Amino acid sequence: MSRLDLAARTAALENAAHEGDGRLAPELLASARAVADRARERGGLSADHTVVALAGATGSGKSSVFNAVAGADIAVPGVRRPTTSHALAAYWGQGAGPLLDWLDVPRRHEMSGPVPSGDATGLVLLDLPDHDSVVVDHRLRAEALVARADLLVWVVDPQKYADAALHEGFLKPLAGRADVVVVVLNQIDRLKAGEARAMLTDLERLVAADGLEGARVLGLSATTGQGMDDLRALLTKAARRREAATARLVADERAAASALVEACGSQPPARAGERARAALLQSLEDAAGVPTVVEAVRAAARRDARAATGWPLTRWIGRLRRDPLRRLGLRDTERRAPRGREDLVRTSLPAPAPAVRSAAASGVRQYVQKVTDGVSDAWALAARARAQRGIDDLPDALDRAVASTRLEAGRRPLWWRAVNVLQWTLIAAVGAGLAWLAVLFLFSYLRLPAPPTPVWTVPAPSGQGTDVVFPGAPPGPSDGLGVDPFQIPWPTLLVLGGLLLGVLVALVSRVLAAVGARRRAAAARRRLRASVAEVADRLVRLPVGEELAALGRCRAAATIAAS
Ligand SMILES: Nc1nc2c(ncn2[C@@H]2O[C@H](COP(=O)(O)OP(=O)(O)OP(=O)(O)O)[C@@H](O)[C@H]2O)c(=O)[nH]1
Ligand SMILES: [Mg+2]
Repeated sequence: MSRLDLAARTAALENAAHEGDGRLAPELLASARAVADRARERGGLSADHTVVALAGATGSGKSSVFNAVAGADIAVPGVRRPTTSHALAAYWGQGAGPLLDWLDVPRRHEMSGPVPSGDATGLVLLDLPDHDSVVVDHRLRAEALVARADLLVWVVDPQKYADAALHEGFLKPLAGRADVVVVVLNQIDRLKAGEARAMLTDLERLVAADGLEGARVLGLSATTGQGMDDLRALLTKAARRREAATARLVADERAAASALVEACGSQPPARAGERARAALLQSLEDAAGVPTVVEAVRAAARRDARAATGWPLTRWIGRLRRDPLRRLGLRDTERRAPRGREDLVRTSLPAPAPAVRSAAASGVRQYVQKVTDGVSDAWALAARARAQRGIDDLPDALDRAVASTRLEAGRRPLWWRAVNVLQWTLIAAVGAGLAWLAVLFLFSYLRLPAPPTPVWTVPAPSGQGTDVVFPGAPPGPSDGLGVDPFQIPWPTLLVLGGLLLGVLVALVSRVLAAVGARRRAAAARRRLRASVAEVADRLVRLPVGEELAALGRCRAAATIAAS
């Protein structure tokens, strides 16, 4: 007897069948539910009665054994086969009515005497039609009662005890339920003692091969009464323990639950999901056009930086080139949707090429394959079906994810503004220098004395010990000759210096802009990855995960019911 009580086992089996819905074979689930229903129904009926069914091929002697056990000629054994077409019940003890109704046996005989052997109170003995009958109705009636009886007594005769119809059709499906199956070799009065022993040994072997090792096998003669005491004792024991009903149901539930456990397959390795996720994300990022967008962010950031920090007089050239981010419809300014309708925002990314699309689909399929490794085909199929729904929604969801990801920096970097101010200051210096030179030119043109123009003396090269060379200063040590200090008038200095510095600052800014653009692209990639991961989780990982979780629950419940 198992430690788990029948009610808990029934609940576990029902639970497993519920989790397996839509995932495992319908016939398997139906038979598990039928067993659970039977357990509930039988559990609500007389616990005092043990239902013993006599089943077997026609002519094996079921009706004869029935009469012998009852001690009365209730059933009519016949010479013409098959004889018994409707089940017949003999019952001992009060309150068997509802149970017989549930069994659907209208022909019933209340027995007044003591229960066949001794002190047990309730027993329902059923004489069934032949199980392998040529008459279909007989077979169906017999099968229904074989399913509902608490204890099954298979009556076989010396001619047909090894029949495939019995072993393949009836005993093998009862595998694992040895404690509720008794196999009786009837008509042993027709055999010599040695023959009977050999036949019983052979029958034991066959029964064990059917998966019923440990099932009791008895030799019997309904005619002479040989072995009848053993059978009666066995029935009494079963009835007295009042456990046959529970034992039968437990055995049936165990078998149904084991079939579910097997159908579930093994649990996939715990870390398989994490390993498969990276590959899935990679394929979805490609499908979503993340590399294209990241490159556009980089190019756009560089373009913006140049527009802000380039040499003011040539900045416009950069603007002639199209804004790569705008081309994809991904400029923040372009992505404003009416309030609450952010779902309307789309990118202008080219629709993923069929190749990329199918790469994403195969990425999803590979993911499912990896995470369902070892899972039964039926369940893997269910997971794949869930993922397939995700695949259909992926292109749109990915596009939306990209469209809603922040790609640009919130505000313009400070150094852009600083450089901009510097650049315009330098341009202003150039302008001032030019104006000054123009005034000087005018003076000279009009032959007027030139106004005093300050000059800037180029500092001596460092290492010479002096920064400023005055006229008439001692000659430098390098060549021993007097070196005229180089003097530049301020207006010229303003023009040339302004131009030179402006270009220099623009060049340095270019380098900084490239570095900044790379950083921004990296940040955008991180955010895009997070968005794609969210889509992958929502459309693929969670649904597939739910399937696997259901598998885990189904398996766990079935394992409990099978324990
Ligand atoms: N010698 C001998 N004959 C038996 C024994 N049991 C039954 N018979 C005979 O075998 C024949 C068939 O017996 P039944 O009891 O009608 O067999 P059944 O299994 O009920 O047959 P169906 O109702 O057709 O399924 C009858 O003629 C019985 O007299 C036995 O132990 N020894
Ligand atoms: Mg009969």
